[in-house]
Amino acid sequence: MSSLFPALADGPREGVALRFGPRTLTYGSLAGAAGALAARLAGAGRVAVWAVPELETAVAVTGALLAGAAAVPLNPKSGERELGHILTDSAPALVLAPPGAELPPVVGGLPRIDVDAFAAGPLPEERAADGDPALIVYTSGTTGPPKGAVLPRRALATTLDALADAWQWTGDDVLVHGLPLFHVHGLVLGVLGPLRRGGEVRHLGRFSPEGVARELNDGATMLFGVPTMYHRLAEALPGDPELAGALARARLLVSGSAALPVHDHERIAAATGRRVIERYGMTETLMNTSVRADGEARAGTVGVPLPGVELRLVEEDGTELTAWDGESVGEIQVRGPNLFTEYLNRPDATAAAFTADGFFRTGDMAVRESDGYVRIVGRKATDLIKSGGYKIGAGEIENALLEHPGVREAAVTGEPDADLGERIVAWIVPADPESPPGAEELADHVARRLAPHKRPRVVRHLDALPRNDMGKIMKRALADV
Ligand code: MCA
Ligand code: AMP
Repeated sequence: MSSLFPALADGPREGVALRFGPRTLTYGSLAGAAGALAARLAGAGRVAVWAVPELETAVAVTGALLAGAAAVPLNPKSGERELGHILTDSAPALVLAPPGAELPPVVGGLPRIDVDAFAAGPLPEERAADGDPALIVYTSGTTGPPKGAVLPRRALATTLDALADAWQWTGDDVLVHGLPLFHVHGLVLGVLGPLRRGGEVRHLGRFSPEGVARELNDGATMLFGVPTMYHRLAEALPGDPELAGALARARLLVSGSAALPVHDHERIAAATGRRVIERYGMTETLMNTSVRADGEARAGTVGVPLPGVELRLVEEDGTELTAWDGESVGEIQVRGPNLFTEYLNRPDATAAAFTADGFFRTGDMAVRESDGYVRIVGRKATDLIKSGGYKIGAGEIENALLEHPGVREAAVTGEPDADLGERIVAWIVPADPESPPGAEELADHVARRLAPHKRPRVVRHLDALPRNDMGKIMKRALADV
């Protein structure tokens, strides 16, 4: 039973905690607002959070954690299908939202508490146990709807303290980012991280190179982003000396959620003299490895295991790779206090995810260099796509496409994309070859049901999908069609 937010009780009350555009909260005001909310949430169990990139989301999650409730962040752009699944699966007692936020009918059925970011109440004592659930974050698998990863309070505290160690991250740091607040990267690292350290986070509302430059030139010390954001910074750098100066000034530029292309890493280094450091994590494991602030930021590597994380590479037959030769490829498996406890309501999936000795199978393939640096070289599942740093399951998009009357058969793959890492490609056999559904129509169809980032960017028509003798779609053959 230890506090997740010691700075709320002990930190300088006048210090800025949260800055979302022109709206700010000091530690004193955040303690008051989150404390007032926590009092209303006593005994709530599980609460949904309408996770718009605004001050209220940070207050809502802080208040829920102070109350010992588990927060279920919702992507406000999710479609009714996806929201319906998450709400049925997680059964929250109520939803927390900013005053005036319009909620879709599928969420509107829940009791609602409008979050008052400027309320004042006493700071409660954090009574929850370290193993109690803190967050339930939905993450896509290869097939079926997303699964809710149950993250205990212990995992949050451990991962953030390990990152503080690796990055020399303190309460003096001012973090800037424009990440969404319904995933681990933006919410756990990007909001709870600064709050645990007693430092400040400035959220851009929406990522832009201009916003990054402005904040880094105005006292921000750290930047977090997905590779797509660093790609956009690299693209903007040649014509933007202000941005180059801003990035050069930062104490730490950190990338994660997907592989940062070496080309973008090198372009940023050449223009700013600064190397972006990479860390590697997952919704289920939080952070596993990182390049350390005092280590060598070698392009294409994700650094070394964080304190407390046991990491091994394992061959197909279960043999552990012991050679750090930079060549032998194995699956990354991890064990430690940073891990989730289960997939909500999915004991089958939880059991399948762990080995008999308690290691989590990440599905990521890697090598280790002679000095222990981990280099990720691929992923086991072809049916998982990383686009813009979002993990997207091919199966959920295929199911959505098949519900369109113009689609007879569908297969979804990821193709390399300079901006997004991978772009979603839909291969469809139209019900009527004479009038196949348009690409935009199919994109809207998927965006409305699931979420805009899951929409196909490219649609290709085929007469038939390539299948093996068993009738299984041969996805690898699609690239050659
Ligand atoms: C476009 N839009 C649409 C449609 N088409 N909306 C509805 N229907 C459509 N058919 C909207 C989009 O929603 C978006 O709106 C806008 O048009 C532009 O879309 P797009 O160009 O696709 O993307 P983008 O907005 O430029 O996004 C790039 C991005 C984004 C900012 C890099 O992909 C992003 O925020 N990625 C971060 C993902 C992330 O945090 N992953 C962490 C998970 P609008 O702009 O208003 O949204 S991984 C994790 O947590 C682990 C632990 C880890 O290791 O970190
Ligand atoms: P998610 O489940 O959305 O949290 O995504 C986790 C996945 O993102 C991991 O399993 C990796 O495949 C990928 N990932 C995260 N960080 C990195 C990184 N720095 N380099 C390469 N892949 C990464």
